[in-house]
Amino acid sequence: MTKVSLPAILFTVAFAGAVSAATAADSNGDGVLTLDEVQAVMPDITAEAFSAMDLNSDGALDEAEVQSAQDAGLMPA
Ligand SMILES: [Ca+2]
Ligand SMILES: [Ca+2]
Repeated sequence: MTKVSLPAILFTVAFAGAVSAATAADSNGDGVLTLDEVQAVMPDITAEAFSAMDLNSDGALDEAEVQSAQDAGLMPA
């Protein structure tokens, strides 16, 4: 078990593994996560942390960037 916040755990449990917290964070369903979408689910993630995860600096996290962030422990899976 990786170290994640209680809300993140509850969120993950609520979706029973069908979708990850990151996927569920995509509130407009466009396949990428903006800073607002990330912070709505994971308020601990700062703009600075988001920028570090946004590898191509386009202002959104795509699936590969989310996976990299999760692999690096920057975002709960
Ligand atoms: Ca989105
Ligand atoms: Ca990006």
